[in-house]
Amino acid sequence: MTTQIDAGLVDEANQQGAAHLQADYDHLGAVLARRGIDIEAITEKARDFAVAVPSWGTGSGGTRFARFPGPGEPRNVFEKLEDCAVIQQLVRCTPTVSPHFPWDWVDDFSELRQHADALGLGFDAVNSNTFQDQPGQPLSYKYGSLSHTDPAVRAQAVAHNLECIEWGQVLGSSALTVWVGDGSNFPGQSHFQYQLERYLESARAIYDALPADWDMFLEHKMFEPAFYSTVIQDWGSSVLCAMELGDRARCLVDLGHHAPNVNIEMIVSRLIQFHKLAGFHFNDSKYGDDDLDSGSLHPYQQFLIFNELVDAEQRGQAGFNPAYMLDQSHNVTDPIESLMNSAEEVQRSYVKALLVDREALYAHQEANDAMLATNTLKAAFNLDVSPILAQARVLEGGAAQPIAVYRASGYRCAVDKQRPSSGQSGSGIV
Ligand code: AFD
Ligand code: MN
Ligand code: MN
Repeated sequence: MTTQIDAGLVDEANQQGAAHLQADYDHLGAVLARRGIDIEAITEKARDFAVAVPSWGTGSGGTRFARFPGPGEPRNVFEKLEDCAVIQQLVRCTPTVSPHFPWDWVDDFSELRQHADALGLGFDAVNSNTFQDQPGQPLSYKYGSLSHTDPAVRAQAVAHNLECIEWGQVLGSSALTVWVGDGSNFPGQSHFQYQLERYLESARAIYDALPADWDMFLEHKMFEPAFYSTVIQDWGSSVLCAMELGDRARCLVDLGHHAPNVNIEMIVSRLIQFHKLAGFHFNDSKYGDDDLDSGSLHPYQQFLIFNELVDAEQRGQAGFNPAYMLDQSHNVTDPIESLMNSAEEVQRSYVKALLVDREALYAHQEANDAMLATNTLKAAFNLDVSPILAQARVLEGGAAQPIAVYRASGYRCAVDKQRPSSGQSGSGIV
């Protein structure tokens, strides 16, 4: 397997920090032992944790106002995969990539799969794109795609989704994520019910064409690009459509796609209860679909979401198998650094949620002891689990300090020379 960063550099950095890491790990092990927790068992769980990287996250993002490309941006999906391989080499919890079509379209998908294989990467859910027009496309999505009033536009959008499935099959993926920008900008512009009926008819055509081992993930989003109403605007609309379509249609929760202050962890619990949780697009936000780095603003919320996930895992909830993906836009940071940091922050939330004393929590809930119940969660959240995360990475062959090693490697500078700008990178969120 090709490694992007000199393995010797990783080993050297790990060795330099080994004594301190061991001391921190041993100390944390003693603290956890007092709580009846075996640190080795937690580290094993951390080693098994995985979150997919979005191919589009490897380029600089942008806003409606501007995009400021960074040096050495990947110009095509092959280069995006190379950057994803750097991330995986150093953090060891991002073994798969979620592609977006047609941004990542190639004329030979088996070649793409081989390229990924050689880099030690696989593919996660494929994403369709009917929220923007592509060069040469016969019909426009200006007024919607799967829910458009014109059946010919709907047919075009359905056909694109079916192609995404075909391409995804060659890549070894087994899920299609559908997010549509369809909605309306003015009261009265669209008939809510007719529009949703049209969406459902199109979604049904896609669902019925799913290969036997495939799932369809419906991603809701409150607003943007439509600013008055959005067809799949919230988890309510999403779950209604998923129920209408069938067992293999489930809801994808993007953390930035809710109204401010919405209790996302409770939505997650509801979806788990009714076997409708597809998975996540992790990111963080202050105002809306900000796509900031995971855990950068609301690490406690992210922990509370994982508290629900770990609860379901430990209760052995039937059919519980959520897909974890990042979906971020990096406007001012190096995307590789942001994705590494975010993967670690998501893994951190998972590990902290594993530390919750669940028997004590259930007992406090039964006794209506709000104070001790909430403090039971805080007792897990307030522990610094960094030594477990670093140890898990080192044991998996990654870097204890991924960003430090990445910076020392000079990778960004090297690719800046190898990748002269073509003026159309295709990475970053539009
Ligand atoms: C959107 C959604 C969705 C989509 C992406 C495209 O989060 O995941 O694929 O951004 O830019 O807001
Ligand atoms: Mn998303
Ligand atoms: Mn989003």
